[in-house]
Amino acid sequence: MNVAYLSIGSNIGDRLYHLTEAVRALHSHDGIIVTSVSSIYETAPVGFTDQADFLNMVVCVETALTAQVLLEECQKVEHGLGRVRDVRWGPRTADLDILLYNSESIETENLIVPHPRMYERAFVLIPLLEIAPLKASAVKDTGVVLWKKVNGVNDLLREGE
Ligand code: PH2
Ligand code: MG
Ligand code: MG
Repeated sequence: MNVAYLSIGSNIGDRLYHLTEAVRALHSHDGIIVTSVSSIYETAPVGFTDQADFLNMVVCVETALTAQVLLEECQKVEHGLGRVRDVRWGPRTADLDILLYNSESIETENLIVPHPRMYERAFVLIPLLEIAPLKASAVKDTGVVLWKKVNGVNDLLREGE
């Protein structure tokens, strides 16, 4: 079984409905189980800034699908929610992006994993931190890796005793 993290965003119409329907559609697929979901964040638009605020979240899925087929399923979900591809980084009813797929590095014509801009985007990192703190920091490019987990002040102060 493969583990993938997906970012979901919406800034048109009933944004909450679009996020929940996207999760429902993923979860109802035979080859996909949504195993955890972040909170929902309202986020200022990044890139093309003259558009409405987004709702964003990150979900973790277990899937039998390859990354490529998972991408196609994400695109079907976007399409089912009325996504029309027009302006790059422009308004969208639902945008589902693969952030991570296992620990793989993938580069094909239509898919790059880890998502090339995920570490610059607070609307991805903050929800990802909530459900997978290690994933949000441990993968390349941030320059930050978990070095030691500290379970409270007493745990830390016992260090060096
Ligand atoms: N998605 C983009 C471009 N800009 N900004 C926010 N806040 N949230 C998004 O999901 C988003 C964005 C391209 O997919
Ligand atoms: Mg996107
Ligand atoms: Mg996208």
